[in-house]
Amino acid sequence: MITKSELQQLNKEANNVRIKTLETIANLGVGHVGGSLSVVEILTLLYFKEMNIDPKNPKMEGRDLLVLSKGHAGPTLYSTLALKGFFPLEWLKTLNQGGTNLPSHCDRTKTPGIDMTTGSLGQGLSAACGMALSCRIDNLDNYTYAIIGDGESDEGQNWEAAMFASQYKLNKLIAFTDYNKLQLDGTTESIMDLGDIEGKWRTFGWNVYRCDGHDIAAIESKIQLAKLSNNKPNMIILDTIKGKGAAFAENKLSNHNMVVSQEIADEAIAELMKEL
Ligand SMILES: Cc1ncc(C[n+]2csc(CCOP(=O)(O)OP(=O)(O)O)c2C)c(N)n1
Ligand SMILES: [Mg+2]
Repeated sequence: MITKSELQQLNKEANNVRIKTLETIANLGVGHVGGSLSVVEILTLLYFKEMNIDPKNPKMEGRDLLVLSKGHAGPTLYSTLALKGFFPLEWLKTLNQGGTNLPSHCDRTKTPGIDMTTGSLGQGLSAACGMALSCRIDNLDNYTYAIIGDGESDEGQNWEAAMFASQYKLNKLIAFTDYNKLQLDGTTESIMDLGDIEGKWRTFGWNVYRCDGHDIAAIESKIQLAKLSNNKPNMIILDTIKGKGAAFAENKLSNHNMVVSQEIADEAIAELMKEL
């Protein structure tokens, strides 16, 4: 359960993550604004409340693990990790530049706190399955989290992973679909309609939950339900808005990988600052 004051704090933190993400992308001048801003709340909740992690010991044995399979949302995960204290906030200014520890997409060999290298869509859920299974073999009691995109769900490998997780009863695997209804160059519905997305996962043998992906209290309550599972993997469908919280990008098809001038970022950040 989340207390009222905890929720206030988490919402404030999410606003900080959103601001840092915009600053980070604007500093580079271009980036995946849309897909980054739709995962702000889930990443804030995981890193600031849910996950057993230690920023001073990023490789801590038995920690909870996260695979951000939609690795193009790296700037949001980097902002979250920096605010949590995994590395200096200054690093955010080096996004995707020569010699950086923060490449455009997540790389576990470069960034403290990144548990899996991602960016080639479709592979992260399989990696998360392997991680969850190996943790069980090691008698660890931790959770493995994974975040996949709705467009990414077109990749067939996800459905192999879905069968695997169910076959091996990976109950400590909690996955999320960032269901923002947009992918690179069109709506998810027009490119590859996911149809009855809840029914699909359920048929594959998963527990399925669904909520507003920008409502931290709602997500938390679904995670708590998922944690009650003793024999099935868990999928939480997050209804989200691509580009959430930045008027220049929100729900716009052009927001996938866009040029972001300092001016438009500053305008959006000024709006977000009003909420702090
Ligand atoms: C295997 C693979 N194919 C194509 C791409 C290029 N790509 C990057 S993001 C993206 C769209 C993904 O859509 P979605 O999963 O809905 O993520 P969102 O843009 O909503 O964050 C594509 C096609 C990639 N990274 N990997
Ligand atoms: Mg999408």
